Amino acid sequence: MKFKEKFMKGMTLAVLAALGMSTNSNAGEFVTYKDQPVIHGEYIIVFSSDAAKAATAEGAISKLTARGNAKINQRWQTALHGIAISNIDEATAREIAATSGVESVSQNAILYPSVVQTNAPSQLDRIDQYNLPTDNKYTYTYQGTGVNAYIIDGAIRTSHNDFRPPGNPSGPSRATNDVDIVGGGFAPERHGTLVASVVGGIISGVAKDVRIHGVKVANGQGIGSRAWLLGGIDWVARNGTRPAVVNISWNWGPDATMKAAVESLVTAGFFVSVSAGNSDGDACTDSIAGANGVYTVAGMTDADENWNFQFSSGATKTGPCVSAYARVIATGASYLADNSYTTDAGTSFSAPIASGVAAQVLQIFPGVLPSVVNSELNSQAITNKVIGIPAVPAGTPNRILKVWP
Ligand SMILES: [Ca+2]
Repeated sequence: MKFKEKFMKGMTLAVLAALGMSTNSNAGEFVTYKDQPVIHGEYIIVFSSDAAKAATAEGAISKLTARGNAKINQRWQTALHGIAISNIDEATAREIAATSGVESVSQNAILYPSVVQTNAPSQLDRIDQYNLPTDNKYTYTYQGTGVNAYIIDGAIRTSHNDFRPPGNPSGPSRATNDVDIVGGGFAPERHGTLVASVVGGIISGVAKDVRIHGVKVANGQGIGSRAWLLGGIDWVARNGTRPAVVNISWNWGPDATMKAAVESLVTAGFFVSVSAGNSDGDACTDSIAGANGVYTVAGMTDADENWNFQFSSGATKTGPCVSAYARVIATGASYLADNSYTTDAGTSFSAPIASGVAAQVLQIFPGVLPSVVNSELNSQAITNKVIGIPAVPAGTPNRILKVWP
């Protein structure tokens, strides 16, 4: 999303006079880029094509740079006539935009190349395109670099190839099992390993460079308990390092204690992605999926259908506590061997798609609140493509998670 505004003339005349600048009836445009990786304090100044006016503007800016810390880094004279400047604040940049002979002042920004993963697993293939059919590709720009992903689940097979660094298949694992709330050690477990790989696996995951932290709250058979889950949530609240996403692919009925604990994670600044649940009905009745401030992900089939017993094993919970849909079937790391992959179904494997997209957002905006990340995921989601919404589950948003941006 880009946003432009015209500099308001006449706001800072006294300041401009002090700087030796003059305003002009054809004041330049001041351009900022919202939701883009801008470089603060750096601007691109484009001068008028009228050489005399441009020279006047350059003279005024030189006076400015001589007085403060501002620095001219580049000058352009052929493809465009202008300069790249750093170490100036927004107020000064706006003043420059109002200078005679300046056509525009705009923010510098980082440009990342996009990457295409061919033969992408189904859960990734869907999130980079608006319409079916899918094309077996996953195109992405951000990999969640610098972001921590806490996987509150069974122990992760951290040695799996999917957790190696992107571009370095023999490099050190990006995953660790940080804490064992259950006891008994970190023998790899099926559910936790697959969930972690859908968040951040180099083959299976949305955010391929995220740092994965296992928080073990289930035993070797993938069975948890209320107390273990509460212990895992408390551990992340106390020890988690932001920017971070927290994935909770667990569901449970009404429970004021559980709901309050989950909400405290959000209050502490953690983006929390939760599975909607696999037993049909209203996700708001679930103390985790229905907690305030979390991002709740429902499941859909590979035909974009609301998951409702199409393959006998269950149906996604729905309703107004759902934030968005992702595919309910995922292929990712198997707990059995480092080069083995497995496919499973359930909203447990939909939630990590949101964790991965949130990590992409947090790579560029590491300081934003969970509510801002939630809004960002919603605002750029694919809308009105899920079949069966709203006719079947009333109040469910018809939204499919999309890679960011
Ligand atoms: Ca695709």
